[in-house]
Amino acid sequence: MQGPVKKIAAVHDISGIGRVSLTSVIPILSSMGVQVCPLPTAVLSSHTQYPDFYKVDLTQHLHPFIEHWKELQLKFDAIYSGYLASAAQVEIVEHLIDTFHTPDMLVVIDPVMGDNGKRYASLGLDLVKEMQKLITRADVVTPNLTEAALLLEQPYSAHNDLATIKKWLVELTQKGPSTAIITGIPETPDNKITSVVAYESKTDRFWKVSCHYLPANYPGTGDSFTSMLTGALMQGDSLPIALDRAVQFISQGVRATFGHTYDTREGILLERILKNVDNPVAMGTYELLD
Ligand code: PXL
Repeated sequence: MQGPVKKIAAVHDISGIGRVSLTSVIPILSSMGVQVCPLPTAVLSSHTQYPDFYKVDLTQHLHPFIEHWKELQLKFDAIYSGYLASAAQVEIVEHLIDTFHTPDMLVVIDPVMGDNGKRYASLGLDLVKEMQKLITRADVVTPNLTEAALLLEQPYSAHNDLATIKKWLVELTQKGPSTAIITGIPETPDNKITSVVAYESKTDRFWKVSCHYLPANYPGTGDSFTSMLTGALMQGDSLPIALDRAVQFISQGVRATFGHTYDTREGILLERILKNVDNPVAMGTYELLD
């Protein structure tokens, strides 16, 4: 029997400073009424965009964590993975999925690998190869434009046309997930708008949600986006409403932060907007694409 609140196994790192991964995933999903059970991939002094970060890789400890969960006969409504500290962790996430899988479980894979056309310096090409395998096990994948290019082994361009994005989304779903979402797509020609485009293979529909772009880069917005989207789907929202809520939330976060003179490496001021996390969509802006 499932418990009174839904449970999610969250496979991400925990970084002491910078509002990425579990420090975003836990507050967002908890505020949405979902119990987060962390399977920490690594503990870091900060995220990897700060110099000289200190990292403890937990690869060798993850199987015993999973074994204990198995003994406890835990049941999860969802599994959600993000930043993996080594290529070897992919096989461990696959094992986690195999161990706890049920027919109505939601598997969300955020293939965290890079941004702005570049792979994160801390991650090797071997992780890209393994991540290409891991996404075949997902129901929902949420790469940004850089990660989508890495997964499909396509050249990165900040200015792909919509036809290319749609082609990439279909190709991602052909690898296994029924829903693929590409985030952080700048709209040409003036870059004043940024969009998220999604494809649901079951209904053969494409959705787009856009918002105004502010010229700042905050690490962790992808983690907050996918956490919000996952929470909304677990609450029973449709895909376009979940996308709308996630885009609005991130947009609020960027706006709450942008006016301050601030070290952007610390991420968006999540604490200032966390109360909005459970709000229904105020004014939906999603579009169904042709
Ligand atoms: O949000 C992505 C992310 C997650 N975890 C760690 C990171 C980053 C991005 O830099 O360094 C450790």
